[in-house]
Amino acid sequence: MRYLAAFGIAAVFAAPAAAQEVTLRVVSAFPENSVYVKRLENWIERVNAEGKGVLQLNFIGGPKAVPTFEMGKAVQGGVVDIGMAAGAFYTNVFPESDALKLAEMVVAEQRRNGAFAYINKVWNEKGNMQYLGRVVENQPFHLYLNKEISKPDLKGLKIRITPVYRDFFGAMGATLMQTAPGEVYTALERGVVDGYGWPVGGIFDLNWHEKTKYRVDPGFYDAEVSLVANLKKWSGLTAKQREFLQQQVVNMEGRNDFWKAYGAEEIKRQTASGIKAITFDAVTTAAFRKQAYDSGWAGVIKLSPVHGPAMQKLLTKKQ
Ligand code: 173
Repeated sequence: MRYLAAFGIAAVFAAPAAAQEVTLRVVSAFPENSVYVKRLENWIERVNAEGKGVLQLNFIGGPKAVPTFEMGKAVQGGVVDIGMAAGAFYTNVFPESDALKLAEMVVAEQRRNGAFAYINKVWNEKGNMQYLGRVVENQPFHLYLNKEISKPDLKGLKIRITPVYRDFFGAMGATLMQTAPGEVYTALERGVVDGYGWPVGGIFDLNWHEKTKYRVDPGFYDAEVSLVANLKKWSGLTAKQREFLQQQVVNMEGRNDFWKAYGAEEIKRQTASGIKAITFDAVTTAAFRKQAYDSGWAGVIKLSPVHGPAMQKLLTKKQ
């Protein structure tokens, strides 16, 4: 009796605070020592400082907590509330996830031209996810190699991929091997692969530069890393909590120019560590980039005949 009375009082006092503040569990599909996670953790610190009494984020960890290619399922099923991932990591939930790499305009513009709303329609319906926003952009992908090539022909070369690069590297004749980022170093060290795809920045984070001889220029696409939330969790937040979180994501997107300077620094750092650029003549370069986009969109549209073309229209710059 006495216990129950005391419990009742405690519950009454605890209830208002619990209703106002919510804590969401966040995971990253990228390893914890990557630049993406460092920026995520800084952002979470800011969110938690400004979100007292409204919303808090609890960073659970990287692929050791939830493996890279299972993160999408974890968000879809509500095992975690928010995930930071490339769309390439959750094509097992719905194939359109990988199309955002093909966007030719920054996410701020996608919010204005209707692309963002369309993305959320697809993410809601097919992934049970709310697409919160994009935390990495202005980071073209590159092909990194340990064998020299003189033209965009990868026949006889074994290349580490994710879905990002599958259609393009496949079209150039490569033998493909998919791995999570956390397994690239070992694959290079063992000589299991002759190269890999990765954005312009970040190869030093996991020491891949030790095992890399060449970077093929130009880059292609734009590395996409985004925050996605479980839709039920998102819908269950109060309007104030949703607005707060959305504003925090928009604030982070506003700092995405960081990636331009970071990319330029990373190229210098690669040169300084002995990584040589492989370039092609102007005609071959143009054909290389065209093949990248043509094969990329063809891959998306093959798997998604309705949303694919609609996304292509919204994400491609009008000439
Ligand atoms: O693992 C990858 O190469 C990949 O798909 C990716 C996507 C976005 C950013 C960095 C890597």
